[in-house]
Amino acid sequence: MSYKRILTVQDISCVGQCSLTVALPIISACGIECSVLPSAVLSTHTAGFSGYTFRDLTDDMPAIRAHWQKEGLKFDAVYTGYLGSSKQIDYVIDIFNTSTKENAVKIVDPAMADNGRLYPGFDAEYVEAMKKLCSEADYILPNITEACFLTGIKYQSACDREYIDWLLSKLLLLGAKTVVLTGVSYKEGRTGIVVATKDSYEYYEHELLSNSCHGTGDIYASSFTGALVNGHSAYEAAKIAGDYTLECIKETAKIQNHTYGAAFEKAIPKLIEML
Ligand code: PXL
Repeated sequence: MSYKRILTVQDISCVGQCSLTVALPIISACGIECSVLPSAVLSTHTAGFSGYTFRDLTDDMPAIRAHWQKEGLKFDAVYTGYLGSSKQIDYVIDIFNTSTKENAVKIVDPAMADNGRLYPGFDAEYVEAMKKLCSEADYILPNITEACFLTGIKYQSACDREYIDWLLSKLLLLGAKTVVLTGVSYKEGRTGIVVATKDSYEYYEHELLSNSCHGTGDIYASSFTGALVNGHSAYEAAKIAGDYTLECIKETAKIQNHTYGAAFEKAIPKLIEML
């Protein structure tokens, strides 16, 4: 069996289960070595906290990349999440081009928005830079809000097949080969994930839970990446990640006063079983 090493580029939120504190353990649980490039260090994530610290690591990136190049280090896959600045996106594109093996998989979670709004600190310039990163990707994993910002289509919380097809066609025009669109709900009490290419549309529907948790987008993208790099098809990986994320939300609901993210640890055995 071939040995695979993934690089993930996203922030470290010291408190708050999201980004690197989620991606590293989940990808490791998938049996894959996970190298990290922290995009920024924050005292907490930005949802529901105020006064958090934010150390932007953009200026460290060129030297880190140059060292990897000197050492001949190249990755089998690169998965990006929450990034620290628009300028950083150019450095990440450089890493896509210079620090990857031939046929390396590039997975972009444009983690920048939810529920119709951009996260604090992101603006139109960042959205433009993210479009460029998406054009370089093999897989992009937006939620509906991110899809709207990337395409300029007006956000609506209720969707039908026509609206989703419109989003998908404009997302594919950005240049990514496969779109994995999350949070697609066509029926009350149900939601799901669409996996689409220029020639295909597949939908995995599952239950919509009444409780939601912060950081589930990162759980989803990390387990999708782990499953894909383990050899599952994009649809299988999307399904495994969807089922795992549901388990994490269910585990979280069992814990009284669990705040700042989802209890993804308790569901790790289920993820391993599904792989
Ligand atoms: O889960 C996405 C995410 C990652 N990193 C930071 C965040 C968020 C979402 O709010 O604030 C710092």
